[in-house]
Order: sequence, then C-alpha cells, then structure tokens
Amino acid sequence: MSTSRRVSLTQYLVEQQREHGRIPPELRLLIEVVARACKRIAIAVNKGALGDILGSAGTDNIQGEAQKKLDVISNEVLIEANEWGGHLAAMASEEMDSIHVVPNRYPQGEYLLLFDPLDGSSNIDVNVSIGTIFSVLRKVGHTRGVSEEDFLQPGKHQAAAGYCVYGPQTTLVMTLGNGVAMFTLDRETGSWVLTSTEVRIPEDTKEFAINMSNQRHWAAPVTRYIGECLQGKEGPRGKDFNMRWVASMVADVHRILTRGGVFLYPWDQREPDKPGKLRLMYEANPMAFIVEQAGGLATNGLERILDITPTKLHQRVAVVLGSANEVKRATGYHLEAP
Ligand code: P6P
Repeated sequence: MSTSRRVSLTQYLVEQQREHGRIPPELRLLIEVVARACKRIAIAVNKGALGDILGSAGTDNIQGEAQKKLDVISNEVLIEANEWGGHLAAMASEEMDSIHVVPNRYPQGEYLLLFDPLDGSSNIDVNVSIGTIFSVLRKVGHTRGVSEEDFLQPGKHQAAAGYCVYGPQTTLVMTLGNGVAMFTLDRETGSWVLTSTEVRIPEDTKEFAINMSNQRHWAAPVTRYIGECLQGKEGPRGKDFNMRWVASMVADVHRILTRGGVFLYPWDQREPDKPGKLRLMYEANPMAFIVEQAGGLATNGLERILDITPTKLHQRVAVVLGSANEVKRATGYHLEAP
C-alpha cells in the first residue's frame, strides 16, 4: 500500500513501538543509525567517476573475492556509524574474516548486526543498482563478552532485517517482524520518507530470476522447473514467463517485493562442495525474513531458510525465494528428486 501522508522513519519507528511495543529503544537507535549509514553510502555510490571510489581496492575478502573500493568504504561507514551507540555487542560483515567486537571504550549493547555492506559489487563500475543488506540478532545469554558463536542463530530469531537499494531511487526496505515497509530517500531534505506499508508479494508470477549461463551445471529439479517456465503456454505451465537477472540480489528481491517473481541461486556442479553462492547470515536470512513478512516463501530447495541453524559465519546456502506458489513448486521438485 503506498502512503500519501509524509511519515519519517523516526515517526514510523515510534508508531511501531507504540502499536506493537516490539521495538526497544536500542533497536530503534540501531535501525536509525543503519539508515543514516546507508545515506552516507548512497552519497559515495552516487559520486561514481567523480569520486575516487570506483575500481578495485587491490585486496580480497574472506570469500576470496576481489574487493572494490566501495566495498571497503561501505564496510567502514557501517562499522564507524554503529560502534559507539551502545546498542551493539558486535558486528559481522561479508568483508571481514571475523566478527568486530565493539571496542571497550564504548558501552556494549544486546544486539548483533550483520551486513553485506555493498551487494552486487560487479555492478558498481557499470552503473547498475547495488545495495546494502543487514540483519539484526539479539545476543543470547548475558555473559560478558561476545564470540562468533553468538551469531550462529537460525534466521527465524532475527529481530529485524532490511536492505537499501541504490538505484534510480534510494529505497530502504525493512521488517521488524510486523510486515514490510519501504522508505524513499528525499534528497532535498536528506530524510527517509515512508512510501509503502503492508508490502505483499503476489502468490503467483510469470517472472523468474536466475543466471541462465549456469544452466548446464544445474541439478535436475532446477532444470525441470526452469525448463517448464521456458516452455511457456505450450508447456505444462500453460503460460509464458519473462526472465530478469540483475546480478544484484538487492535489486532482484526489490523487484519481487514490488511486482512478484521468483529468484533462484541454486547449488550447481561448478563448486559441488558449496551448497550455493549466496551467504546465509547476511544475504539469505535477511532477505528470507523480508520475503516471508511480505507473504512470500524462501527455501534452500529443501527446507525453509529461516530454520537453518548455521555452523559457520560465512557459510553459503542455495536460495529459492519469492512468490509462494512458485517457491512451493520449485521446492516440491527438489523434494521429489531421488
Ligand atoms: P552471478 C552479487 O555478487 C551476488 O552476491 C548477489 O547479489 C547476486 O544475486 C549474485 O551474486 C550474482 O551472481 O554468479 O550471477 O554473478
């Protein structure tokens, strides 16, 4: 539902607190700090060739992927913005090998923040939408100190999740467990304005998103599902499908939240020891929380992503998410497979 009355992010969070009482002050502070950090990242992203922010940073992250300058800048912005507020115990990032514990010079809070600071880095230099993804967990137990084990919670325990897409508009999307809301950055005032509430993903769709260049490497259930979509009206689906693939999960998920669709990044034979390419903790879990809160589904082909208990901070997972009836069909094909 789009909204006409201008409601700021702060007002939205206060009203959520008043109505649902599920947003302790520290969580409200956390969300506002992350939203402010996304504004700073948006400014850096928008500089493009005018700022010294394009191209490679000359370093690799723990994934063994070459880091772009903006990957490093975005990570630093999120770390610096969040470590002094007293709302966090620690942070974890796609760009850092281990967790970043809040320094002793600052008070520690009860939340854990995980993020992919700039998702879709391969699109930075070609001016295609990219984004920041974040996930919030509560630190369980009240022992002093925090370790990586504190982060290893299933996605269904998230307190909040969101992303910011740096595209034609700069849009912040989040869930606190009571539905999904979208905020658009008003660049004239520098404020986040509520532009959609009660976001819902249609149960059916005619649009799928997958990297078709990997087709020869797919497992049989994916080959069957996509093959039936490609057969169109003449095939068992009885309707034609369209395809989109931005190679920025944030952009593909945002399209699905806006008009429906199904997104797949499945296991494939290129790296058979890896369950998939995408990371569970700071890509799949936050997106799965958002998608489910909007009435969609998210599985790894066999089980609900939010039920997966992680064993490693940077573990990967296969992803099938979006319109519920399509996710059910694709997951059903996996479950039927011998
Ligand atoms: P491929 C971006 O690097 C990312 O992690 C996701 O945002 C995106 O959906 C996927 O990888 C794209 O992967 O193999 O198509 O380049």
